Amino acid sequence: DKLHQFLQALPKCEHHVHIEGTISPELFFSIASKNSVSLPSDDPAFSSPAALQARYQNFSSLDDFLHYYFIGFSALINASDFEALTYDYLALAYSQNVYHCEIFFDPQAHISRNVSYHTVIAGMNAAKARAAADFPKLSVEFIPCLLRHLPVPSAHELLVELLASGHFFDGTLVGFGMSSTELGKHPSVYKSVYDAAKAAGINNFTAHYGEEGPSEYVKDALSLLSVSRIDHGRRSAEDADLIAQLAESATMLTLCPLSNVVLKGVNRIHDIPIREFLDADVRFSINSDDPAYFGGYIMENYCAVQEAFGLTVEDWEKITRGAVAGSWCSSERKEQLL
Ligand code: ES4
Ligand code: ZN
Repeated sequence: DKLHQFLQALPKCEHHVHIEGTISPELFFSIASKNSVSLPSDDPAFSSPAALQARYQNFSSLDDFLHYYFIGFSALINASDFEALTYDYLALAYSQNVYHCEIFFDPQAHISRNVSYHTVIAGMNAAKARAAADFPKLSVEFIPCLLRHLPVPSAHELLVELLASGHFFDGTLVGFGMSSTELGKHPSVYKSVYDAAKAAGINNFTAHYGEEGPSEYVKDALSLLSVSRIDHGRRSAEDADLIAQLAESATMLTLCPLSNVVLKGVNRIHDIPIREFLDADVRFSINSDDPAYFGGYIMENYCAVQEAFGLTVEDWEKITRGAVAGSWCSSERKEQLL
């Protein structure tokens, strides 16, 4: 109908997509086969792409999902694998009128299986170069994410390697993030890493919080890690003072509605406090997170939100303006995106 056309035509910014979360079961099986990577033999979910797809319908929690998510990494070996994965995602996002996207990736989980950071970023950069030629209205940025299920020294080691690449200062990497397991990983655990990153001159910081964890984690991430956005941040709504602080500081939440339902953070989209955030002027964007695992890309997330909340054109214009303003791109680029 008309509103669907309106949502499709909206110029979109995607701030929360993990490139490794865009590998479909079919692509996982085909790349694994090409690279002679063996699949887990003790889990019937890996008997076929269809069985794996069916397993994705039954995640019980973030950590249950993360188990499958990291097995998905095992197929990815060569720069050309990362190039294909990234280019396919960009083509799909562009078909949904994503004009600016900031893509997360997890270097530690590649380095630990002897796929170097340089292999990963070379493939992603090759895709970005092809996208610049093929998708003229699209801008693309990359954000490495620390993995919280790994020990803190591993995070410091990664930071040292990333800084040595010079990529935070030549436009290759636009910011610094943190994801994976949340419960038990209070922001204080990573303060030393964020402090070191700040001291080295990195400017843009984010972190996954308030997905499974309480609003205190969000509040403490703002004060201890000086993040300018929060990935998910859904549970911020449980604290009225925090809502006011997020609005006042123009901190952007990168919400991922379908992800929250599939990972059982909420029972249904309507339980995500989108109306509260809109009414309190909390800036947020709507994103796909791990689209191959959660049943939809950015447009499916926009549509699910529209179905649950019946937003007005004015609401969507507010969301769109906030997403542009919260993007990590130049003010000139923001002007173009509006
Ligand atoms: C993630 Cl949904 C989610 N939460 C935390 N970390 C992640 N990494 C990839 N997807
Ligand atoms: Zn995420």
